[in-house]
Amino acid sequence: MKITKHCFIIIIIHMLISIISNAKDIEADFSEFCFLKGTTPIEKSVTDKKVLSLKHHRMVYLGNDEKIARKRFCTDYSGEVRRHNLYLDTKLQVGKVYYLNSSIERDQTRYGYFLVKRAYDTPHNDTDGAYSPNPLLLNIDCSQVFTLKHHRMVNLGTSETIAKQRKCNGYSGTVGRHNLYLGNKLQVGKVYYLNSSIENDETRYSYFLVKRAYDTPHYDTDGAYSVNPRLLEIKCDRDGDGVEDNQDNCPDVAGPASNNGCPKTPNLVIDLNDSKVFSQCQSCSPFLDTFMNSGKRHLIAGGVGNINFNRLEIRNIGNSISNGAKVDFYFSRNNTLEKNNDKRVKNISIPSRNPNSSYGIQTSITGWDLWGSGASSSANNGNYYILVDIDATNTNSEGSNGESDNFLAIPITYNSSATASSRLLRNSFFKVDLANKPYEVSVFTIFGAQVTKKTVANKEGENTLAKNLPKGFYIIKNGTETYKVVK
Ligand SMILES: [Ca+2]
Ligand SMILES: [Ca+2]
Ligand SMILES: [Ca+2]
Repeated sequence: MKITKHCFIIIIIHMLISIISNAKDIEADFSEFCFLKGTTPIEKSVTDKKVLSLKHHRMVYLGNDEKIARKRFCTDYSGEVRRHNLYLDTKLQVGKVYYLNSSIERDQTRYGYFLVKRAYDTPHNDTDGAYSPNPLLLNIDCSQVFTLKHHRMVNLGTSETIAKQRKCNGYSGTVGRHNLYLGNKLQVGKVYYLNSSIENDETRYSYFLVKRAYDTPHYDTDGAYSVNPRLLEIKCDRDGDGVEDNQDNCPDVAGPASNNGCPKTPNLVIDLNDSKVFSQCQSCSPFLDTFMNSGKRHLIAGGVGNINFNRLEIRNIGNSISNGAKVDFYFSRNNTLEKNNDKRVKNISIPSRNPNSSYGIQTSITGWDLWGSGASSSANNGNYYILVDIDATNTNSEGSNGESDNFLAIPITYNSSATASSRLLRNSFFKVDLANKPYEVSVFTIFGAQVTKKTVANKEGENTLAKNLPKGFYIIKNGTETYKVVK
């Protein structure tokens, strides 16, 4: 509390009166009019006279770039600890970073970021003083610690549109090495917009596809300042059917999501389990599935002899309705269909079928159908095949796997004697054991031109050969069967 000058006289007079009147408490009486009430000049004068004095600090210079200073602070930068006497009213806080002037000249500024290691209220005798009014405290959150992390990335260019196209079309640019100052490494397979420049004051922003990412730097690469790389969300949908490529089983063919991006297609097959075939072969199973695995041959004996398709079940195992189709039966010397050489003996129409419904063909093929007047000639005796080609005119597009199961070769023996019995005919069916012996696979165009011929070890090798064919329509012959493939 302070007393104004003019009051002093009043107090003296008052004291004299008090002594005369023998009063004891004087303060209560003069305080009311002598002390300043509710005013601020007193406190303000203290603030104005903030006393600056030289205070010794030991500090590490972190540079004059805030980004770098933050990074250095958070990654335990071990720079030289320097002595600085600073004109301050209070010493700085140890462990904090300040932006301040370290110049000893009043009219010169040399601002930078300093990490305070020690602070004293007194100056150091060996250091000139620096005028650093109002050092700026830099609050640093090290929850994101930036360290150099090695990334292998493909530069997709500076245009977002082009970057998206390139990402979705499997662009194969050069994979470059980049060390990036980051809190966390980037996600592999994603595209980021970031600065790949090693110069702090230079920016060279581009879209990068991350191929690999490591938590450690690569020794052979300079560091790039890429604070906050922007993740570019890219949804690739090459066929535009709304199903992303990575979830699209048919990424280049539009199809509903309910069918994993593949078009719904019919798929006609011969349902062996539901088919029954009879002939003069007494020991042949009428059930086609059993017969086809038995190694036996059906027997057609003489012109009136026949192979009787009591029921040849054509089933639509696809997921959309099939168109009406033709089913052709050919008579062939071997188990491959050559339309120029083989004789078509039946041509049957089947109606359209809903998914998982079937149509039973009933027909029979006689010795007369095979040979006409030659049916009675024993010179024609021998082993042959009845070839069944379903969807013979390709009225149905049956999807990627649906075209290869449209063919069946049924082994038969022809004997011109109507009394011939299968018991008298030795089974000379040559069965290739697909599981154990290498065999030859030939691939032809639909016009009969050979595309390739290759020896494969097993069915898997055959499938791989078929799988690697370029787009097109092929006939494949493997020695025991002939089938069509659409790529
Ligand atoms: Ca798609
Ligand atoms: Ca698709
Ligand atoms: Ca089919």
